Formats: sequence, structure tokens, C-alpha cells
Amino acid sequence: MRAKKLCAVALTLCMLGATGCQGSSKNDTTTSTEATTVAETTEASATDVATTDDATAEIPSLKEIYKDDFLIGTIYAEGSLNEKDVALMDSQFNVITPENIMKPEGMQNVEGTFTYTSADKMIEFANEHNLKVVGHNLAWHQQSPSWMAQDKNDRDKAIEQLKSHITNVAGHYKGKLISWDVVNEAIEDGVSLPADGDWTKCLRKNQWYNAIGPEYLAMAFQFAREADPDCKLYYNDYNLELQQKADVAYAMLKDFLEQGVPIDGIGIQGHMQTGVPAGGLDYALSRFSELDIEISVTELDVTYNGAAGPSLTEEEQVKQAITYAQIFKTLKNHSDKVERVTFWGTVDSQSWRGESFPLLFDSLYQPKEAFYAVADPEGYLEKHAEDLGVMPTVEANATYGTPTVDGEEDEIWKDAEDIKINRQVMAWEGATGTAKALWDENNLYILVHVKDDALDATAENAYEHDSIELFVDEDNGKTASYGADDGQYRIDVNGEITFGTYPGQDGVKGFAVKEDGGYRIEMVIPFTAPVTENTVIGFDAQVNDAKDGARISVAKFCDSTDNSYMTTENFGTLKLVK
Ligand code: 9MR
Repeated sequence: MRAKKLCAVALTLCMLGATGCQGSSKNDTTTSTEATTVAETTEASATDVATTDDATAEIPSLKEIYKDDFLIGTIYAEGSLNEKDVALMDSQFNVITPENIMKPEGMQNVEGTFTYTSADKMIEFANEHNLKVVGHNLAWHQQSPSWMAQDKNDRDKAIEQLKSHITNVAGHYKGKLISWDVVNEAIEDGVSLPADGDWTKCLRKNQWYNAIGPEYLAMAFQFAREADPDCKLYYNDYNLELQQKADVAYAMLKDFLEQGVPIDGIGIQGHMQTGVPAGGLDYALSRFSELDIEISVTELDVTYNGAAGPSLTEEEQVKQAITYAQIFKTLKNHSDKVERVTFWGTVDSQSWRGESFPLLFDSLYQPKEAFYAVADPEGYLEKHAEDLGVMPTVEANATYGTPTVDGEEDEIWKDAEDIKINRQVMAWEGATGTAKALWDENNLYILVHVKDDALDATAENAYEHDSIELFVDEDNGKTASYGADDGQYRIDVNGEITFGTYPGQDGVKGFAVKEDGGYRIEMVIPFTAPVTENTVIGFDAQVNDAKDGARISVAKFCDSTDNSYMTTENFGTLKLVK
């Protein structure tokens, strides 16, 4: 069982402080019985493949293409490996990461009882197939048994448990792994490095943090170094393509290196999305390159949200492949520091977010456009130069005027033009809206009417409520990640306001009023820099439609990706007119 539904929108949530967005239930751990079946299947199957008339036999080998640049990896998904997976592993990859079996609950679900059988089989398999192995992972907030650091008031006991887990597990695999993801995902979602540079303020309050404090990270690295001195030790996290999070990780790594904490590498997971520019990845790679550590992309996949059918059309595949090509072009530029690029799976149907087709091979094991884009990124981009354009930017006007912001629709709103919020982002086409914009020297004012006859704000995550999100890029800089002038503001059907990354200006206010067949919101967002007539700002508006406690659709003014929360590149524009 995989964590598909939960994670389809995972990256969107992370910036907005949603918890559990990487999540799935504890039922995900594969049992050792399944692993046994795998090992048996794979042994029997290697020869079958050679005789199979399989298109993949003809394709180039990624591990060969990149042999002078970096290792090329995939996951060892113990429950589902068949002969075709093994054939692709043999031809395309030179390193594997266990998808689940080496996680804390896989290794020591019962305190003091270590279960190495499945992972030992994986090591055997890797040896037979000439694959290097990455250990994943030693300390994480998920897929960890509940007894670990259970008593937050007993620091010594938690340290003992951390030490015992790492000493035993890393000790057992000593000399057999090229690297360990020692600590996984320790940085909180949606945080920015504070002005005093104290990255410990940005840590996730996970079980280890609560019992030990921020020192648990340095301890974990120390225990791992003692257990397996020659293994490269990594910190691994997602969303590092976002500048704010990359800056926090950079500060942490720099501090570790200065203090002599034994760390060798940074793992950029790389759970990315079609249409997201590679600028964020480039920023992270450049930043981490300043440090004396190696860099790996550890869990790469690129979702395609809102696919029309049960698989990607040719056109959809090309869009996704362009993103892959841009990512690999960027990675090649940093190949001196990049040690390994691992895909989080090989075929779409086996992916943890398979419903958005994020991998290089389709469910029939055929190479997708994305495969060819990875094999030759520059060539692919040249060939598809004409497809590179995104959807045309939508432009609208904001009219001069100052309403009273109280949820009532003053007469003055009649002067403002209608701005449609109807570009559907997901497969399901739910609620849409019509916005109006007014401006004066101090503020931007937005009124939105939403058509939605079933109102729902029951979900734990604010973005899954019936709600409106407003995105403002004051200098219309269309930057790969948010700068100081960019903001994301959300108001739900009950008038509750939540923020993504935003300049933190005082005076953001909003009201929501239910009306026949839907609701309306009125909101004011103060400008942070002077504006005049004819100023053009970057702007987007989004209608989140919720049903039964989950978001079912997203409609936009302009940006047809689900990435407005992290890049302003695809926003539409608002011209301030009189
Ligand atoms: O791919 C893994 C999936 O099978 C599990 O259900 C899930 C549980 O959280 O973990 C997935 O792998 C995660 C990885 O270990 C760490 N980074 C995020 C990955 C996707 O959630």
C-alpha cells in the first residue's frame, strides 16, 4: 500500500505548515515475507527478461550516459520487484535506496529486536546485480516505532535509544553501504531562517527533538560515524529547491562543519512538479556547493497534476519531460559536486504518487518522453524549443478606489472589472470564482464571489477548506522563488486567515460572507513599496474547493500550475489604473 492520496498535494502543503504531508500510515512497512518473495522472483527472472521482446532493451543506459557525472539510482521497492524491474535496474542504474525496509520501524519495530532479514537480502541482491546501496534512514519523525523517544521528559533514555538504534543498525551494515541518510526531514515546513541565523528555531518538533532538543542531530551523526566510519553521512530533506528552506539547511550544515559534527553530504530529495522552474534547484546546488560536502539528489520524481486520462497524453508527457530536461541540465552544470541522482522509483504504477505519473517509465515499463529528456537534456530542450512557452499570462486591471473592508460590497466595487478565476489546475473541475480589484496608494483590495453550493471547512489543513488564496508579486519580478516583495494570503469560507510565505506586513485583513449558492470574501493587502497609476504587479487568485474534509479542485486566475505558493513565475498581472 502506498501513500498516494495523502501526498498528491504534499508539496503544496509543506510551505503552509501542514503536518503529516509526507505521510502514510504505519501499515506501509513491507513484511519480510514479501521481501523473500522478491528475492526468489528476481533470481528466477533474469534470464526470462533477456528473451522478452521488450522495447526497453533498445534504449540507452542512463548509468552509462552519466558515468562521468554522477551515480544513477532508483529505489528497491521490496514488495513489488518483478523481472522487468530487475532488468531495468541492471541496465539503467548503479545504486539503490530501500524505499521502506531500512526505516526505523523496519529495523527495530520492537525495542531491542532488530529485523535485518529483508535488508540483508537486499544487500545480497545488490551484490549480485552490481549495485551500490544507500541506507535510508536512521532518525525520522515518520515510520518510527512509537516507543522511540516516547517519554519526552526522559532525555537520557531517548539518547540511549537513539544511540542503540544507530549503533546496532549502522553497525550491522558497516562497510556495506555507500552512505546513510542519518537524519531525515528535520526542518519544519514553511520556515525561514530568522534574522539571528539560529537554524535550531526552524527544526521540526519531532519525537527526538521533544525528548533531546536540537542536539539530537549532532548526536545522530556522531553515533553513525562511530558505527561505520567509512560510510558517507547525509542530512536528507524535501523542498530544498525552495530558497527559504535551502537557506535554513545551509546554515545548519555550515554550523555542523564548523563544530566538527561528522557530516559528509546533503540529500536534496527532489519531489518536484511539472512546470516548476529549475531555478530553485540551481539555487540550492549553488548554495550547498559553497560547503565542503557532497550533494546528492536522493528521491527525484516530477508529478504531472491534472492529467486528463488514465495515463499521460503525448502532450502532457512532453511538458513533464521538459521539466526533467531542465532539472538534468542544471544537475550537469553542478556535476563536480553532485555525487548521485536517485529516482524515487522506476515505473509510474509503483510510485508513492503514481496517480500523477512522476517517473521515467510508464506502467507497461515503456520509456516515457521523460526518459529521453533525461538521457539528453540539451538535445531534448532544443528539439522542443517551441513547446517551452507556458500558458499565456492573463492580464487584468485594478481600478483606483478605497472600499470599506468589512465584507459588505460597497457601491465602489461596481467600478472594478470582473476577473475570472476559472483556470482549472486539477483533473476535477470544481468551484470557480469572479474577483474584482481596487487599489489606492496604500493597499490592494480584492473582492471575490465564489460559486459553490456545498461549503466545507472541516479539514485539518487550511488549504483544504473552501477558501481563496491571493498571490501578490509587487515588483512583478516573476522569480523562481519568493522574494521579500512576494506574498501568499489565504482566507477560508469562515473568514479565517492563514499565510504562506509573505512579507509580514501589518494590516492584512479579510472577511468572508456566505451568500446564495456560495460565498464572497473581501480582503485588503497593504503594499510594502510605493505604487502609482500604471504600476503593474504580479497577481494570482485561487479558489480551493473542498468536499467531505478534502480539497477536490483548484481554480486559478492565471497560473495553471499548483506552484503559486513557491514561485511567482506563472502569476498573471494586475495593472493599477485610474
Ligand atoms: O515511498 C515511501 C512510501 O512507500 C511510504 O508510504 C512513505 C511513508 O512516509 O515514505 C515514502 O518515502 C518517503 C521517503 O522515505 C522520505 N521522503 C519522502 C518519501 C515520500 O513520502
